[in-house]
This record gives sequence, structure tokens and C-alpha cells, in this order.
Amino acid sequence: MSKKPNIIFIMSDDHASHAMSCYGSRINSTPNLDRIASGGMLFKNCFCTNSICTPSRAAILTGTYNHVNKVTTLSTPMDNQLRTFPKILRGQGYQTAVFGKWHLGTGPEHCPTGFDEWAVLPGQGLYHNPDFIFRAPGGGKKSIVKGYVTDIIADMSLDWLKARDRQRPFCLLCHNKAPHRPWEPDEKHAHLYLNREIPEPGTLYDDYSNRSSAAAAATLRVGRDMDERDMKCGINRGLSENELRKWAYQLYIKDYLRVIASVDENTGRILDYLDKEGLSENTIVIYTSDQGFFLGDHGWFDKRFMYEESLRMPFIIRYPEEIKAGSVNSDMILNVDFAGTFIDYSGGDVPSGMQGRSFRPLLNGHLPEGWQTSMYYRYWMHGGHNVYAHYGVRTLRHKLIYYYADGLGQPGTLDTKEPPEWELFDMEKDPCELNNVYGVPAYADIVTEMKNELHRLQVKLGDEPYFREI
Ligand SMILES: [Ca+2]
Repeated sequence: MSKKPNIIFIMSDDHASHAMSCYGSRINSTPNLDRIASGGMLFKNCFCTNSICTPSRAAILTGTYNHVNKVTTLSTPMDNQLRTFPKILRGQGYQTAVFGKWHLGTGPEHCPTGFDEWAVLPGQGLYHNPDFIFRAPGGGKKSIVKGYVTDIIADMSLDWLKARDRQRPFCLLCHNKAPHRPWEPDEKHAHLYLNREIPEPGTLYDDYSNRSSAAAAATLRVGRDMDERDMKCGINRGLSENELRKWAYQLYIKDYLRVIASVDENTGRILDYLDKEGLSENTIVIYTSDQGFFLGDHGWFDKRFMYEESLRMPFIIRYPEEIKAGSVNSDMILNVDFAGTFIDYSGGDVPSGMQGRSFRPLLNGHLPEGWQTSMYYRYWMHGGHNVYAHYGVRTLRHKLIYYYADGLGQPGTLDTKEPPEWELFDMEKDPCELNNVYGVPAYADIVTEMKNELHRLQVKLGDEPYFREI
């Protein structure tokens, strides 16, 4: 029997790479996640194609963009008849399972398919004593599980690994709920950072000048747009906006980092199990997040925007048999590329309908001819946190964003429209994206190039440009 690699795909929810020490975090330490990076490869330029939970999860499972899989917003559950990488791996002889956050819908048409075993949180799920939906005929059966959600998901994962068929390879999806809002730590980590000031990001007091109106309109602001559940205490609304932002940032970021400490520990438990069982050499371990997150950057929490902190996903991968330990890669990979990569490792053929491409050559230290140097992004959920719908293109240096600001009748969007606007950022000169240079004469040629590239990608991927009837 050929020795196919096992796959453990650990995905957290809203974990930005600038809260991981292997990515140079200034605010926390993640020693167990760092074990994956130091034993394998760290990707510096992994991006999502739509920075919210449900759409990014659909893109990861299906290897397609959201205009193809139709999972455009948080209100568009995924059709569970779609072709996904776990189904293909199962066909390749893998035993498959998913535990934790699913967020692609519930019931017979949306519950997990393609898995031998599963137990998932309904919707966002709870941190403490959460309900789980367990595999059962008719779409699953719900019951409460006592304990803390991150521990429970790791327990379920380990129990399944221990009971697996040892003659066949496995593919385990371990999907943390943490560190999603409202950032509720367990008792064990609640004391962390108590007497410490966490460094503020350089753009915490952003005033949104020199950009389109979209940035100022968004209701993502730390403090102003948070509630008592986020803060776990009353809020003094009499403070100035910046005073409130300063105060709320400390509470917010400490809770965010506390729930990550539990993710890190539980990841360590899984890595320890692999070591103990002699599985580490032949098991591909991935740690990622469904998108990035604003950690007070631009004065924000949440995601959605095509700006760097939200667009960028952490992606670290360890597979000692093929990947050189301690390597770092700066080539561009996307969430739609994951499915094809895992299918490649399983020995299967990537179906032609999958739009992503296997990046296994990059993991082996080879850059294939014609590898992508630009990426297409589209946020459909117009009005979610009052973030306007937009699409855009990012190259290695520039980013062009078009806020078409129209829900187009998609579920979960606002009916109101806003005047369309463009933004262009030169990320070499302006890495924090504070200065929109769209319309600046010196960038006229870049604008033309970027628009051409945007159009090329839309044609290639089969998405339609936006036109509004005036
Ligand atoms: Ca998410």
C-alpha cells in the first residue's frame, strides 16, 4: 500500500498573523504554532478572496471563488452537494472528519458531507458549554457539551485520531471557534496580561482622511462600535472617541490574546500526540485562519475590507518528508488554492472546475512557470458593519479597490447604494494604506495597468464587472 500523507488542517476563526510569534507578533507568543512554522514553511503572502467566515470557508473547501460556489455573504449557506476536497480525499481512501466551527449552514442541505465523522457548532457557536450538532440522519442532532469550546474541539479531534483505522490515511479538519468575537477566555487564561499594557498599533487613531468615504463609513471601530458583551463591563460613552478607543483596545486585545493562548495550547496537544504516535514525519499539519483581522489597526476590529490586515491569512505548514524545516515563502497563495494542494498530496487529480492551483511545488522549493503575481478579491456583503461592497486586485506592490457599494440583491446585504469610488495604494511607499493615490497624475499608468489586470482576472475567473444604471 502506498504511503499517502495524513493531513491535519487546523483553522481558527479570525486569527490574524500579527498575533502569532512566528510572524513577528509584538503582542503575544504562540510557542506551539511556532513549532509548525519552525518545522516547515511559513507563507508571508497568503490571501483570502473574500474576508468573512462563510465565504472563505466555502472557497477553502471547494477551491472556487464565491461567484462560482454562490456563498457570497454570511446569509448564503453552502449547498452540501458541491464538490469539496474532503470528498475527493475520501475517494482516495482517506478517512475524514471535521470538528468545531462549520458556519456553512445547518440542516439536510447544508450540514457537513464528505466526512466519516463530524460534530460542529451551530452558527457562530458559544465559548462556554456550547451546543454541538452531531452527525445523525436528517442533518444532525444537537446537544450541549460541557466545557470550553477550544478544549472540546481538540478533545474531539484527539478522540477521533485515537479511534481511527490505522491502515488508512486520515484527513482531519480541526476548526476552532476562537478567537472570534466576543473573545471569551477560559478560567485558565483569564489572568494573562492583567498588569500589562499591550503595545498599540501605529494606526489605532486613524482618522480615515486621504481615502474613499468607505473607510470612515464602516462601523468597525474599537470602542465606539463595541458593546458591553465585547467589553465584559459597562462602557463610559461620555469619553471622546479616541479616549474610548484607547481604553477599549486594551480590553479587546487582551481577551483576543487570551483565547488565542488556549488555541496555542490545544494545538500543542495535537502535535504532542503526533510525536508520541510516531506520526509527525508522515503527517501534513497546517495552521491557518479563515481570514485576517484588524487588531486595532485603522482603529478597527473585524475584517471585510481588502486592506492588508484583513486580506492576509496566516498559513504555516509542516511535512518533514517534503518540506524543509524553517523555510519562509513570499510567493502568493490564496484560500482557493488549498483544495487543489491537498488533492495533489492525496494522489488525486484536481478537477477542472476547481479554480485554485496546487502550491505543492512551492513547498518543495520550486517556483512553477507562470505562478500568480496578482489576486482577485470581492467582498459582496454590502452594508455588513456598513462596509461597502467592493472588488479589487492586489499585485506584489499595488492594490486597486473599487467600491461599487451595491448589495445586488444578495441575501444579508443593505438595499441602499452609495456612489462608487476607487482607491489605489502603493504598498511599498505606504505599507499601512493610509494614502489613496487614485487620481494622482504620477500613478495614471499604474491605474491603467491595474484596471487591465482586474479585468483580465474577472474574465479568467468568470466574474462579472459591475455596471450601475444611472
Ligand atoms: Ca472568520
